[in-house]
Amino acid sequence: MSQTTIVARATASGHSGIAITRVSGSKSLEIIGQIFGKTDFEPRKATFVWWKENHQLVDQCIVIYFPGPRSSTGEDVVEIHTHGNTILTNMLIMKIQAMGGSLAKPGEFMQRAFLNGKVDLVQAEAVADLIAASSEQELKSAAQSLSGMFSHQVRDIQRQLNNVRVQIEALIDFSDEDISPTEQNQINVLLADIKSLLRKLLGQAQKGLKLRQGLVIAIVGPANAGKSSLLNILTQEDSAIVTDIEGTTRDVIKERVHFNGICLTLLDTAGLRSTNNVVEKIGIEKTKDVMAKANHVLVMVDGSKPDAKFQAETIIAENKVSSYTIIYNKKDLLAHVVVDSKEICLSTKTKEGLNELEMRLKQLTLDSAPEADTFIARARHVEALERSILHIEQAEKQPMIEIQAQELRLVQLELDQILGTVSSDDLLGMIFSTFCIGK
Ligand SMILES: Nc1nc2c(ncn2[C@@H]2O[C@H](COP(=O)(O)OP(=O)(O)OP(=O)(O)O)[C@@H](O)[C@H]2O)c(=O)[nH]1
Ligand SMILES: [Mg+2]
Repeated sequence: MSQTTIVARATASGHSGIAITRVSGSKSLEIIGQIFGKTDFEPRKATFVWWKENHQLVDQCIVIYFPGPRSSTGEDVVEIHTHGNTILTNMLIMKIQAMGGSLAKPGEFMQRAFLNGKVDLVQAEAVADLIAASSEQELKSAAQSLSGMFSHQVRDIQRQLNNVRVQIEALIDFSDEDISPTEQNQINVLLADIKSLLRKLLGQAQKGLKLRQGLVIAIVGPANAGKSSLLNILTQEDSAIVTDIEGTTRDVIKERVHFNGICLTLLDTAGLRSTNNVVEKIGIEKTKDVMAKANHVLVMVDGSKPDAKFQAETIIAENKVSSYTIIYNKKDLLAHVVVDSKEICLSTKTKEGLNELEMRLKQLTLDSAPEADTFIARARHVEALERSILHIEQAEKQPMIEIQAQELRLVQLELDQILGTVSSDDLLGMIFSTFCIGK
């Protein structure tokens, strides 16, 4: 159990109906007793109390006492529900600090829950992802991870891995001779099973990671093609400046929109053209960078220009863009003949042809839409699973059983790190410091 008793506001600051302040640690009840003049709170039941200072009423509160270990952090936890005013909650927090409580660091409640075995690392991360979710799909998938769906699958694989490791270690310990082809065959069958489970899990984790990151769609093209006009239409806001001056947009403008419950990050970029302007040059470099990183690129050209198709194809070829849609804009001036399913002709001015683009964006979100069993995942999970598969493959190729055993130990370590069973303090610090305060 931790030495310090920590306190933080659990709800967002500002004005609201109620605000919840949370205290966790061995001194929780004692501190609350001093504020409210009683400690006989019935566990997990809401109790109405008056908060008074020098016999003067400060607020009416609800106190809920969760004795450890049956609490969110595993320690004694007290929740104090006050009315939602930051001045009020700050007064309460300062009072608790004066009585020996310390202000919680970001993620400290969750870190304690993890250290006390209330959640594994995947579940702790899922809580942060649930709070930060910006789409319904992301929320649902974070809840799946929180429910333990991801962790259970990792544990299942660990069990199977342990099985093989036990068999291999026994062969190392008890056999003076080389292992027989039959024994090696049996091990290979088991390794193949584990590999296919890891691959399936990796596929799910990759989907979960994509969901967490959202789809990034870049709008690129020559100057004055109408890129910023398109961004403004898609976001239904005046996000970017539109003028008839070439090179209006210099920086990358980032906006988020939702399609089918999936978050799309739209990036408007500096128009591609040769220029001596230093600022614009930097902007164009950024455009190229964005093009390389985006999930999909909308290559927009002025369709009324005779070389529109050539311009678009040059951008695609020079930047090796693989996932793209060519947009011939300014259809009101000259309708472009569209032959390819990867081409759309529209006008941001008259909005003609915009439906087609919206359908294309919806299709993109459908292609990456999570299935019912998608759980949220992070890059570190995906990387650990990828490394696990590589170690299994190394083990499969290895004629020496001792080295096979070593590779499988490394797989075990990777899976342990996903769940946080073995984790360096650095990794834990890095993960929990990204949480918000009060979590
Ligand atoms: N006729 C016509 N004009 C358009 C259309 N879309 C944009 N424009 C005009 O084209 C000019 C350039 O539009 P922007 O949206 O600023 O173009 P951009 O691609 O962002 O330009 P840069 O930021 O300079 O690269 C403006 O004068 C717009 O009003 C369209 O569909 N039809
Ligand atoms: Mg622009």
